[in-house]
Amino acid sequence: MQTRATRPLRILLVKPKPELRPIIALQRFQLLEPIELGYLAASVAAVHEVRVLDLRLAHFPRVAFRAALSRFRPDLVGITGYTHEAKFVKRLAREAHRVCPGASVVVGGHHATVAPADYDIPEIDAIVRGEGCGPFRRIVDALSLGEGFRGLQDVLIPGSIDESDLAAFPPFPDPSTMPSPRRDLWNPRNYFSVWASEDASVFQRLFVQASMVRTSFGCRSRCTFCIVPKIFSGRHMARPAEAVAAEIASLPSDHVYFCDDENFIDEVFAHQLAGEIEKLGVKKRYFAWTRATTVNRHPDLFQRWRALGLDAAFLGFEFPTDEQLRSARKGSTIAQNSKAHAALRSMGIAVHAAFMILPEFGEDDFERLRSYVRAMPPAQFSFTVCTPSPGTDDYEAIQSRIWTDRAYDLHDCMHPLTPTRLSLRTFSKRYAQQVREAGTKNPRRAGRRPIHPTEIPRLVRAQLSYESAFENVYRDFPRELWDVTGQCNGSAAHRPRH
Ligand code: B12
Repeated sequence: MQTRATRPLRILLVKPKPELRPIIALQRFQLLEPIELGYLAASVAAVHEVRVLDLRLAHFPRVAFRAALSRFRPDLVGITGYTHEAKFVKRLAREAHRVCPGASVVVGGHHATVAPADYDIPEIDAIVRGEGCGPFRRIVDALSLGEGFRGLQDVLIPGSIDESDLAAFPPFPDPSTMPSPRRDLWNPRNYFSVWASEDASVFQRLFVQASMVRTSFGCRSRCTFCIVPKIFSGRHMARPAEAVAAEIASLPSDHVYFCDDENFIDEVFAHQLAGEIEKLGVKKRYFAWTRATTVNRHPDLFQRWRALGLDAAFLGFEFPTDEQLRSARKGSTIAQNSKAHAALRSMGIAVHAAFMILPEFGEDDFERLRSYVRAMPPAQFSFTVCTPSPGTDDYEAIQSRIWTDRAYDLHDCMHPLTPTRLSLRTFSKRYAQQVREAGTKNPRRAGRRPIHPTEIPRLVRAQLSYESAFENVYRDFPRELWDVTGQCNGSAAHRPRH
């Protein structure tokens, strides 16, 4: 029997540039590697030539995209995207078909996972939901053999998507079968994060080059607003600790931003990983996401990681009252949150405290949050607006109340998708005020640790742009909504979130 030859392909992997002001402002503080594209690139056979185009780095993304298409003439264009980027993903797909009519376009990422039907357009040739390495490899293999994509496992074909395709999320593969991401496809110096530390030395760098590492996938919590438990069926799956430690040892950066959903929820694995890192004698600084309840359960684990270089941890505080935490099914209390905060600080680990603002917030709710934050010990803070993810039951529940026809475009968890109690303009003002005030509580500022003079202009620009982005959130809605009050009279205590 004759076997067909594999044709080497030119593959262009693209990360879109978002346009929403808060996201652009956020990227002044933190721009992390396009790690999802590194995973996809690592999954295909070495005969293919892969390039990564991160349009977040381009001043004129459309021009940069067109130029890359014309110069590289890809056979396959793969585009990733969050929900708020879906509009740009579709625009890029159209452009790819126009400039390179012979190229196939495949999309994946979070929006493709949760709302694949939104990508059911003729300019897209295939949609991948969930983990992409396996399906992407199958797509590349098929194309290089001159075959179509129909019938490939976990690959949807626009024009013929039916209900049964959308019924369940594809099962997540065994993480040990996933490759290590290819980081040689981008310049590591382009990626950075503002770095929180409790005991920063004088002039210690605030903005540092950072690499992202994923040690595990999924989360065991069952928060109803969050898509993660659905995608991973409530499971937490860790990669082999040895492989993760080896990947960390090989990183070009000294700072590691873990992009797990919860790094320490499986304490056995977290200890194992610490052991492997210790064995290799790796000296790096770490930032990780965790929960107050995990900190309180395993302080010894955090002591160990502190010794390894854990500088800061993200904790979802979410709300200033027990009643709100209970209704959000957060699984922790105000007392537990404070205890975890104090415990981490006593170990020298800075806390990134994340809070949520509800569209239903009135002046009293904003004031309660402000006084609570004011009374807290130093921390780095962030505030998002409660926005259930498409694909969750909570999102279904708010569907009828969504007051904008741009729900996907504005899904950055910083725009209220349902009516606000205060006028939108006042809501944005209070939001910005909260962000501004909380900025003064940063451990560096609170501890009067001088920042390197060369970083001051960058920090001031970033902070001003961040505050102004929140102040102007209302401008992304139709003008007639800006000054109307009382569109929502609901209680601030009932919407579930982290
Ligand atoms: C780390 C992280 C971040 C990092 C940034 C990551 C980055 N590279 O820029 C930070 C903290 C900055 C961040 C910010 C935000 N994030 Co975030 N983040 C995450 C987190 C925890 C992990 C994402 C990750 O890196 N995963 C590792 C990679 C390897 O996996 P992956 O992205 O899923 O990619 C795989 C598949 O999706 C697929 N795939 C991906 N792309 C493609 C493309 C093709 C062609 C194919 C075939 C396959 C494919 O294959 C990949 C390899 O396995 C997820 C939660 C989660 N569990 O996914 C939330 C998550 C992605 N974030 C989310 C949100 C909402 C945000 C923010 C808007 C929140 C905010 N207000 O700050 C911003 C937006 C930032 C932006 N630039 O747009 C939501 C997205 C929801 C949605 N429907 O879009 C998630 C799912 C959280 C949640 N629980 O809802 N985030």
